[in-house]
Amino acid sequence: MTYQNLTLETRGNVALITLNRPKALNALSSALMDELTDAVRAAEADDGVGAMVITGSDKAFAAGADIGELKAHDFARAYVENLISRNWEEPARARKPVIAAVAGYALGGGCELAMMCDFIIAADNAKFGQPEIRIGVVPGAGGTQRLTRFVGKSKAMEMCLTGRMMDAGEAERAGLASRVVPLADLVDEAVKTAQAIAELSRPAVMATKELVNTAYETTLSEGIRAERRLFHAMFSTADKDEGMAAFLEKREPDWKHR
Ligand code: DAK
Repeated sequence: MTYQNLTLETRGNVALITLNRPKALNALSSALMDELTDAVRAAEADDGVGAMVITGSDKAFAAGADIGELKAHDFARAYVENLISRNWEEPARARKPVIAAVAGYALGGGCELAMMCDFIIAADNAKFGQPEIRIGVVPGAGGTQRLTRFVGKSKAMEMCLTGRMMDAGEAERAGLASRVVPLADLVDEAVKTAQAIAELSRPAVMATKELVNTAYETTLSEGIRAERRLFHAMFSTADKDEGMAAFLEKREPDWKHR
């Protein structure tokens, strides 16, 4: 696929996806989301890629779903075309880790896209918000559900009901961003973090991601059971033997990703 609204490049074993629709502050049009779906699938299928970073520009990660496109929908069209579900959720389906590197505005669908990633590294100018209420709708790509899980009911309720924005410091304190870095360092820092993850044993990385996500989908006892099963399963991997031997022999492990 030729991309018009984003770029996809590989840096070492990291796929870096940069949303690139600057005139509309990376508003998430259907064409952009088709391209993002394709780019995430390409990175998933590439054996040389161990992790992904999704970023935007210094001014906007993404200022939401494209309001011009949304306005043209009525119920029947949104339902029949499977609006949102059709082409928005690939980052949440990816099995390889995905980091959102957020600078500037992450509003509405932009905030929801960042929350579909495994964690968010925020630039010091980042602003997060769910302003859909101000245009007469509700968040439609997981905002009411994921934001509540990240920051708790009180703050999520206030943000969704008022549409106010949260700055980077508040986002970090509330647990929405894992950390805040200077804007100039954002992409390098996110790629460096992704690279460090990509260099680890891939089965262990993918199982860890699956298990942390399980914590959001099930009861504690079911989650612990899932963790115990995958922990036991790790004892069948070559990387478990290599990782433990390397530790005992005081050397770096040579991961086989098996
Ligand atoms: N969509 C389309 N264009 C957008 C846009 C957006 N979300 N955000 C910005 N733009 C465009 C502006 O129209 C403007 O275009 P020109 O006038 O230059 O042609 C250009 O980007 C620059 O924007 P501004 O001139 O407004 O820039 P400022 O720096 O003054 O302001 C801003 C930046 C981010 C504060 C402001 O642009 C803004 O408030 N943008 C809208 C933010 C927003 O409301 N986002 C949430 C969108 S709604 C649903 C499913 C999902 C959703 C809804 C329904 N259903 C299933 C029914 C989800 C919705 C959303 O995400």
